[in-house]
Amino acid sequence: MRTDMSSTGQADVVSYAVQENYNELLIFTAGGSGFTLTAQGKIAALGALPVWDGKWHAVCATWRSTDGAWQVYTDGVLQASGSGLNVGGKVRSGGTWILAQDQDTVGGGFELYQTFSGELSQVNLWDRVLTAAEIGTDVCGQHGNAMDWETTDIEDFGLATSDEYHCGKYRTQLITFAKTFMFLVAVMQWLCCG
Ligand SMILES: [Ca+2]
Repeated sequence: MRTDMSSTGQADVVSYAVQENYNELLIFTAGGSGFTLTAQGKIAALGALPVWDGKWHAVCATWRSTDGAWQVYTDGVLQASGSGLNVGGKVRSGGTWILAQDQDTVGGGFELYQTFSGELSQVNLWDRVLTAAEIGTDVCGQHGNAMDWETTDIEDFGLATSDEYHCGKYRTQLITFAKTFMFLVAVMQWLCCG
């Protein structure tokens, strides 16, 4: 992610909603209190993350159902960790995945003040917890086994625009989000996870 926002704004970076819960999975920046990771409506406070300098940063959050252990990395460096998040929970399939907006209904219920402004790329999802070595510092060329950025159909809405760019030696897709209007991208059917 690369953003021109400040740490005081609210924004949903990634949001996954199902009929049973529109906060099935999300990574949110909640303003002064920092980032949160939500799993099925249960929230872990990730704290402040160093992503507000207008440069590209790799953000990776992990969650394990069995004990609720969670971690958050930026640029391969562990920033915070905890446990007890939604222990035993199983993420439901068949929902809608949205970038840069917060769903308060499946595929909708957007609020302007929760819009992410900036650029996103390399948004991948795995159905297991990656090791620290796998998270590493090089996010280019990754392929999530639950959602693979390279093969996922992405649909732009509103002022979201897609471009190609080079991530290391890989040519991939970049999506730019301008604040001001409500928009969303990456509506897809999600086939995973547990
Ligand atoms: Ca909302």
